[in-house]
Amino acid sequence: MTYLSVTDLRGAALSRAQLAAALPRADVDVESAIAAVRPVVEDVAHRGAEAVLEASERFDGVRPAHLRVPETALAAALARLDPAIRAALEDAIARVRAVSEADARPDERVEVVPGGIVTQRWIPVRRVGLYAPGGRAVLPSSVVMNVVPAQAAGVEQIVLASPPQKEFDGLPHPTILAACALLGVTEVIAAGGAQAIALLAHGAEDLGGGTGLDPVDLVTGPGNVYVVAAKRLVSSRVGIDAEAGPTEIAILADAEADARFVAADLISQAEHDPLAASILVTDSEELLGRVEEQLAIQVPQAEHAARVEEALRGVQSGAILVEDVERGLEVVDVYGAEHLEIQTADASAVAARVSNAGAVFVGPHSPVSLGDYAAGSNHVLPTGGTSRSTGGLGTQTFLRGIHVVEYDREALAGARATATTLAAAEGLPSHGRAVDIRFER
Ligand code: HSO
Ligand code: ZN
Repeated sequence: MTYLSVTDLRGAALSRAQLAAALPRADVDVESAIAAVRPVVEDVAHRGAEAVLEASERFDGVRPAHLRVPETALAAALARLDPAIRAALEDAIARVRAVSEADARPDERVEVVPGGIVTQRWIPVRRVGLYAPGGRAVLPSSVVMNVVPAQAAGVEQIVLASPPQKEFDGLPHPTILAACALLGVTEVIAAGGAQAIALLAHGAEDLGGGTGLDPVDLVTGPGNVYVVAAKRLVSSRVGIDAEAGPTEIAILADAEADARFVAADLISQAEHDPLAASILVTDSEELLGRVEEQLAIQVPQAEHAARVEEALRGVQSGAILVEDVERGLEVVDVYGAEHLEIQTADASAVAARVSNAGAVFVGPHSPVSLGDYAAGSNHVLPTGGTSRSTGGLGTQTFLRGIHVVEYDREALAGARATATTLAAAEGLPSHGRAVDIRFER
């Protein structure tokens, strides 16, 4: 039995909206999750640390001794980290840092007219809360992907929250702690889920041990649907990053693609989650056949075969047949995948024409899992089609552009008529007056 259900779009004349509806994509029900987490978020807002601890007992099955992880625990975790993992994390950090630092923007001073200056200043967010999930998603690489751009932006204060783990005496997972220590993040909170997001957003007067927690200005980081729901709930108080739903890979491939690679890449992201989406868009039925043969070999060999199989057979995954690469490009653009691989002839030229994707992986030697760890690109990317309106996490996420306006008298005189005319047209003459008064004795 094949893994990918096939949608044959060959010869179908569909509008963009019809095409979007024809493509496989699961609805993530954030609304019911919001109803479920609202009481938790409100409880934390009112009762602070005690509410967080009670929620941890209920949802994580453990009540941490301290919400604030002692710095000695961070150092201990780093000391015990497998040296090979440490070296790999250090290499990943260096690569992501190189790209993140290049993403930082210098201030831009524009002399609009002589004596009339507008400077665009880029100012880092002061205090940022990063969430690192636990459970099946203990991913130290995601700590790297959140912390490094924040540091490159110049964020002063980074606080990281991650769920307390029963098997580690109520501390977050040791690999997460070690990654924090490597990155120089010292403010770490043992809290997970909605209660962690609420704590970051609202702060707490007393975390236990007499110290409080200041609320953050921005919360970023991946999480399950409850974390996403909690982020939406606190988004009127603090900034949040783009919503991360289950991971997605779309591969645009033609007859020249290597089916072994295509299958391995579809499996790699399916490994995350039974709800992960793996999509193959191709103009070659023959390639699809070869990919299915490869899936039949590779899926049963996968360590997480059951999860992979569920994801590949899920309604959110599948193969889309199109008449040519041109039409394939239209399909992947409408889909707006979190990760898009181009495995076609002349892949760079095809990739240059993509506009909707979280990140694009070009040619046979740029698998998504390279980007997950070691390309230097960021792996926190928009899912669910949100790449149509937003980009992935990066240095810019942690910067705010501020226009600083500085005109002298002469330059103001030159803009006077424009301002007063528009003020009058808008029925706001006091706006105009504030300009005119500067030219009256
Ligand atoms: N593919 C995930 C990120 C990740 N993969 C972390 C492995 N570790 C979402 O882009
Ligand atoms: Zn991944």
